[in-house]
Amino acid sequence: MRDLVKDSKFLSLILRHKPETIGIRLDDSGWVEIDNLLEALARHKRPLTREKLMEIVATNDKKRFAISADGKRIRASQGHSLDIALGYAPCVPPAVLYHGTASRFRQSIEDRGLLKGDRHHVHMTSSVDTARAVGSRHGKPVILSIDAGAMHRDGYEFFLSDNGVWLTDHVPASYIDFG
Ligand code: HQG
Repeated sequence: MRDLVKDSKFLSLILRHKPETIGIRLDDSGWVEIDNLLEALARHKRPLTREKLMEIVATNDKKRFAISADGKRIRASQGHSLDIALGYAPCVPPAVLYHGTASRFRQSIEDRGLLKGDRHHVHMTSSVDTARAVGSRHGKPVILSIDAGAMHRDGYEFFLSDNGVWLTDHVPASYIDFG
């Protein structure tokens, strides 16, 4: 199981951030042919069988990877730093969304709102538990409540990734309840 996690983390690196590590390119929407991916992984001494790849996709705790409808291509559902267009349609968010962060970022977020940093979007969740887990990755967790309903009414766009992560461009501090 630990191997699967290791391979899954490497796949996240390839499919979100650095496909050049194994000499491949993603298309404009982040997809790559599974055949090409497996070949490139083997060439770079990270061989993976098709079965193992499918097991990673199926068992991944956050369903980070998606297979195309024809079964031939794979991409990460969110979390990219590469300049790709995921093509999610804007949709109506729940009234409240949560963002987990670390206490040391709080002052800066109060000053500047939530910024997307290296990623394409600010990431939010409808689950307080998920927000707490994400915040814990960075330090002492702080859970911010975001008035997504008001943002949406004010014209901000929201997107829902294939694996259930809510995305938006920027969250001004005025929409954030710091608790
Ligand atoms: C913080 C996981 C200072 C922000 C999760 C976060 C997520 C600010 C950090 C996905 C700030 C960026 C993304 C400001 C934001 N001043 N700090 N103005 N605005 N920050 O990792 O949201 O496991 O890029 O609060 O489930 O933590 O990768 O973003 O602490 O969906 O699939 O800057 O990663 O998914 O950190 O996590 P990240 P994130 P995966």
